[in-house]
Amino acid sequence: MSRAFPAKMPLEKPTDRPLSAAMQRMYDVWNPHEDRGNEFFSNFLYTPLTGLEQRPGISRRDPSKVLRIDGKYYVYYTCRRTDSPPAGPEKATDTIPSRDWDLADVWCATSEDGFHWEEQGPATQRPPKGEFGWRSNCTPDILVWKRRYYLFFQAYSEIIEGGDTCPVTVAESDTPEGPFRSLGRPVVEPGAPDDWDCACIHDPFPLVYKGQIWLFYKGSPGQKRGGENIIRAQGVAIADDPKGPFTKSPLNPVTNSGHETCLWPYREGIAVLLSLDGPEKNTVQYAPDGLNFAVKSLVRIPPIAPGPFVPDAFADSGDGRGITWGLCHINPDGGSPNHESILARFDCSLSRDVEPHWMFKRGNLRYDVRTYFQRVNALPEGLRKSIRDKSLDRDTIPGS
Ligand code: AAL
Repeated sequence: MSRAFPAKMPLEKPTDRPLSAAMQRMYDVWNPHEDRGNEFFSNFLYTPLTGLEQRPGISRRDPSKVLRIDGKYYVYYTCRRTDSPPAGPEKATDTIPSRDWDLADVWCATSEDGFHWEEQGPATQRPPKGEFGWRSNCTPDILVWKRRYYLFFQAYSEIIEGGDTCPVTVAESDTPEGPFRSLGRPVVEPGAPDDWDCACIHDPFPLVYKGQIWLFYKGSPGQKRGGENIIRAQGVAIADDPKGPFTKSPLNPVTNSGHETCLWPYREGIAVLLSLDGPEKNTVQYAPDGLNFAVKSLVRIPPIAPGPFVPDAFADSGDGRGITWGLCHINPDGGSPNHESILARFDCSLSRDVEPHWMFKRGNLRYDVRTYFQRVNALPEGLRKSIRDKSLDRDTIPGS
């Protein structure tokens, strides 16, 4: 009989005793110090922004990665200012949006400290009705390439329908303030009819990696999503020029989960934060080659639609340093696509250059009573009734 597992955690995987599957994983996948010893683990701490507070009729969402140019921070995001709230695809008109990101433009805001932001106005100009991208420009992200600025974004030429079908286009500028000139055509098109990304190219996220532009995106088959079709996955398209041509990786999709895109160069590879959807939701993953991602940590309350501050997004140093903060959005009513969203700041500890504060590493987080009984978590009345009516419960001790 070997002795019981020791209280003092062996730093090396023990070879002189049997190990359960879980304890094998502790050494093979994780590490003996758990989250504290895991460079890919962080809690996320949130702060409301000043200068971009919630206002009726104004929605701000899907922020880009944050840039810092000459000491000033820049962010680009979807901004919708319509008199009517979103009414769904059937009731949408030229002035009534169908979704929160319909009839929107890409706006820019700047900041001196990352907490207080000043809205600068639209960064892109939508063309007249009928032309490419006239209906909505949204969900941007930014690339700096050969000293020029390139905004990638979703361009809709029709009312946004249930499938949310759209390509991605790009607009360029000599300065981060703009004006950005739109290319007027897609740069990444949805795939062929039965491909995983046949309807939507969403959430473009460019990095410079291995000398090229790597544009990550969320693809989807639109309305065909669900059932036998792929639900949430992300891929990458690679180019030598921001205006394309972009070649999709034959390995796509390169993630099997995740709603919006959030990536950063890390060590020799790329790290990704995947939130909300899929079997590997709410994980940080790492791919040493930028393509083959493995789960590295499980996280709680990750930012939604995160736009991280990635100082070395375009450095292509082969020695990525990580992230410590960014902006994200919150859907104040718990996620309806028909409601105004707000931008917020998240802080985290996913950088190789910063000693983590214990708040970012602690486990055993408990949430107050409002969390459990808010709409998204509370058992709705109707469901409670049907659970009671057709109860499947049986006696614990049958026949007594
Ligand atoms: C977001 C993003 C894309 C979708 C919509 C607006 O969270 O995934 O931008 O199209 O929702």
